Amino acid sequence: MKSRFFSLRLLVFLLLAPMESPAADPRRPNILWLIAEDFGQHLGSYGTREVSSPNLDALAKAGVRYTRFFTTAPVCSPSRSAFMTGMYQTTIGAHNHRSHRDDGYALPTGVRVLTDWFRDGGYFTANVRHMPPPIQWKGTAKTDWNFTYNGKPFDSDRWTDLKGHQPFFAQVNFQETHRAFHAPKHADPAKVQIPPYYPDHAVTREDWAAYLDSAMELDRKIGLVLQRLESDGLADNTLVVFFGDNGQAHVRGKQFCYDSGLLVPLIIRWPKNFPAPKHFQPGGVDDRLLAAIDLAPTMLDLAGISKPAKMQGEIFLGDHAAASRQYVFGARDRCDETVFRFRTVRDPRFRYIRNFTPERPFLQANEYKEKQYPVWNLLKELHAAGKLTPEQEALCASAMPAEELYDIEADPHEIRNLAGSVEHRAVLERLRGVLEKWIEESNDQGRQLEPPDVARRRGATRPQTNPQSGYNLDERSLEPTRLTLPARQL
Ligand SMILES: [Ca+2]
Repeated sequence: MKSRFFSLRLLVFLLLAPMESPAADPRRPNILWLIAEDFGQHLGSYGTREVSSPNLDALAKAGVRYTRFFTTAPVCSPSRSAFMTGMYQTTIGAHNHRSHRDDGYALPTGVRVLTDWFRDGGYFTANVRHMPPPIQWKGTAKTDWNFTYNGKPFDSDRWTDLKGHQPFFAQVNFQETHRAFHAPKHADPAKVQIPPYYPDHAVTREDWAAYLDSAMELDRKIGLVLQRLESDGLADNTLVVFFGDNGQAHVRGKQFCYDSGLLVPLIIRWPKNFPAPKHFQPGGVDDRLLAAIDLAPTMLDLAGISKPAKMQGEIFLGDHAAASRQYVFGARDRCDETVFRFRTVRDPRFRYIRNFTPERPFLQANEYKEKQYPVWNLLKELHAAGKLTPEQEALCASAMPAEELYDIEADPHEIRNLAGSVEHRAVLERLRGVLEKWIEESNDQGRQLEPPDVARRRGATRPQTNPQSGYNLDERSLEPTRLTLPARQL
């Protein structure tokens, strides 16, 4: 009787074992995206002084560090709408930040969120909010898409679900480098390097140091996630991808179409248990032009899932990789209540920007920037006091150039506009033509501005609705950092 009982238990165990097994899929890697907020290439491995980032530097050393990875929008919701569908936000009508939260707006036919394709391919999906003890913090589980998703876009928000559900596609979203900054102080304000278009002032230096401190806090937390990946026995089967969701949280970064708004870090570490794909050299640096919308088709392809027919992003790793890009494109449309329309194209050396709203000033009112970016107000106050350099004064002009052209090699801060330069005429015309063609071919939905009342309501199409609903970090609830400088500091 006893032996029969044990046989029965053994039989039940054997039947259940394959379903409960935490064993990895020997054919397909797990994929883990670690997504930073509002973050430029400000890590030790990218050459930033006053930042100590041992965990991400080690990840880069074991993997590949990419130097020309650009988001397609310089702000969260359009950028995230793009890289989570592999589509330009301007093509799918997700270009206004934030929009379509209350009107049932659906993605075009044939366009889906990345997790839908992964799930159809047999992957478990997660946007991790809950990390296991002793980790004390939570992921933001941010989605922030400018379209309506019916159902659950992810299967889970718990790290502990991953091990038993391989292969998985999981994200951890970090908030550290999003304002307001709240990391322990490490960077020395006296030693940080300030771009020349910001006043070299104690307020700027302290703000910049706080941003770099947030990068160090981000690195510390990523270290904890990577340790946990290791201790759970997942590291050797998991492709790790670290990147920023849009450019740096500074006045001329986020929301604007310069490198400072669109160029972000990308580090990929390949798992030991899988052969590295074509175009991936561990320990190397990759200077190819890449767009954030290229991640989606590349990840699907690495998982053995064919690139969907309509997806605009290009595969950049493995046997199905496309030829290297000649150009990357970017776009900025309404951000909250502030209407601008910029379109940009970048080749390895030059950036061209077309401004369709040149009558509006760079410092056009924006409540979010005014409240949370102290340099925004510093610029205004030093402008009034006549204490800005010409590069800084340019940000306070009453209008913006209709066209801008920068030679990034000679002018990495993009402060010498060559649009009127006779010797750069051919470059200007080439890039202008490429951009106009892209606007037509990609069916840019931003050619029509929204009705003014939608802008006044920050994207809500129905009065009394909140366009930020579904977004976890309530920026507007944060304490303002309104700056009133004592006169002697000016
Ligand atoms: Ca962001």
